[in-house]
Amino acid sequence: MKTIYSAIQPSGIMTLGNYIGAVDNWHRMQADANNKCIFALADLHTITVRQDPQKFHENAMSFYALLLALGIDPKKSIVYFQSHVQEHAYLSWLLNCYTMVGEMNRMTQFKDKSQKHADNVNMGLMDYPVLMAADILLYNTDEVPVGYDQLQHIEIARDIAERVNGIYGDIFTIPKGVLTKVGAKVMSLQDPLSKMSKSDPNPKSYISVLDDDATIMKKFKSAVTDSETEIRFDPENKPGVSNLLTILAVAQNKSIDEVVKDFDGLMYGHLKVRTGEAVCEMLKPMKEEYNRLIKDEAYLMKCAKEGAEQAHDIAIDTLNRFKKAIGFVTL
Ligand code: ATP
Ligand code: LTN
Repeated sequence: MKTIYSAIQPSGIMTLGNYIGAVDNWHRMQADANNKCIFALADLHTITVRQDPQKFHENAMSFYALLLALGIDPKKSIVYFQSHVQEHAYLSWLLNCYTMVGEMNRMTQFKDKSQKHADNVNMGLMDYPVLMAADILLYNTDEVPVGYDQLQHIEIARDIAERVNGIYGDIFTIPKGVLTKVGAKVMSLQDPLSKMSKSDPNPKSYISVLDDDATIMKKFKSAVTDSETEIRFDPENKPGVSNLLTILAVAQNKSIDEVVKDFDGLMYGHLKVRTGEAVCEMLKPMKEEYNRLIKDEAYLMKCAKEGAEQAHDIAIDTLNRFKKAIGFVTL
């Protein structure tokens, strides 16, 4: 059995980028009987950026319901809130003592977010990758499916794990990051050179998986392309068109080549409309399921509680193994 671990922050809304780059891949991995899958809502990570308490609470419940609605099945996978399993924060402290300040200073996301939130460059923002390493290492994880932007954090988790193993022997499994084949970096609809991001101040730049059909169509129709007319896949020279082709390929479950062939002799307007329609179609069953689940708080909390218990059972073993190796006195 292979252990698969991933997480998503319940901040703001879930974008099409999150879905295509991350959650859709989780869903595929869950379908493989050789995988043991563990998925978390990384709510401890979310407070590295200041959150309104009520909104944060609502978002967390909404994201949990979304994961289930998107097909993450609590009967097949462990699905839980990071903050419900104390071992994450505990291991994070221990790993801090095996992580260098210089390593954290170099992290691209830390540099970006320190600029974006210059009034609140807190220790948590810097320590974010160590908490993420703790998440992954607690579960003896083999593979971590993520979008392209998270690979650097997986690398540092590997470095920390190797450092600890070098001192104490085989404590941690060394994890590997895995990208989805198509769509590891879905780009902004307004600026196709930067990634689609839920924290983008311009809502036209992203699709929320809960946007209604009319909004989705409007956003795709106003997507930025280029001044040519030819529809071909060329992310370097035609980032906007290539991004639409990527999204369409995922939504129709086709290869990019197949999708490009369908547009022989057609124009950008057709591409935008078809991509919009395909995305509406792809998201429709999920939205219906979400609207049902979000009203059933008792069921969501039951799943979350069971998930946390299952996660805890694995996490506590890893934590105790490491503590013993360090030399802590145990009761
Ligand atoms: P933020 O806007 O705050 O940076 P985000 O939209 O990047 O947030 P995260 O919670 O940081 O969302 O990421 C959740 C998962 O989605 C990660 O695995 C990440 O790699 C993936 N992901 C995020 N944005 C994209 C994107 N545009 N394309 C593909 N994958 C993405
Ligand atoms: N930082 C990640 C979310 C995350 C994560 C993890 C992903 C927190 N812990 C462990 C994979 C494994 C992000 O997607 N922004």
